[in-house]
Amino acid sequence: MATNRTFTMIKPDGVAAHNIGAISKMIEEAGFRIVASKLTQLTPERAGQFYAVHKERPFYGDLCKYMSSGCIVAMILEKDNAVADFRKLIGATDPSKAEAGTIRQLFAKSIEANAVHGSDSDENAQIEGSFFFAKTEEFAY
Ligand code: 3AN
Repeated sequence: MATNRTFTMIKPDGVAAHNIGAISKMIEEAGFRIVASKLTQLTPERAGQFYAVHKERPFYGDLCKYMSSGCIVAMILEKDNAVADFRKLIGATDPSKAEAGTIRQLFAKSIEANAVHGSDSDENAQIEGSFFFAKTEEFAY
């Protein structure tokens, strides 16, 4: 199952710009099934836990502040080859380098406020999904 799932967040800039619908539409049209979804807001502490792997990076403090500055939508997505296909759909971290037609190229404001998160491995997809959802909150359809 893990190899068929990834985890995403629509970040505060995507939610504030009313792009939940447009981004979700692109996700579904690309063949992903949304098996869990939640609008919520991270505290700075929770954002720090989520991005703990980046603790030593110079942008860590600002990233935690930013990610807790407004609502996000957390989702678990299912599709064959989910992690790699979703990374392709969202495009490069820096939207100015993201390919045309990718979610970040279309919706991201900056390298920090870059519209969406996408897990970078099956293992992290599992860890990140569990950070927001209990197994009972996932659905099959
Ligand atoms: P990605 O989300 O594309 O996997 P990561 O994991 O390298 O990128 O970075 C996690 C998050 O940290 C990014 N989504 C972005 O919001 C932020 N970030 C990454 N690099 C920078 C940077 N150079 N300056 C500011 N924020 C950054």
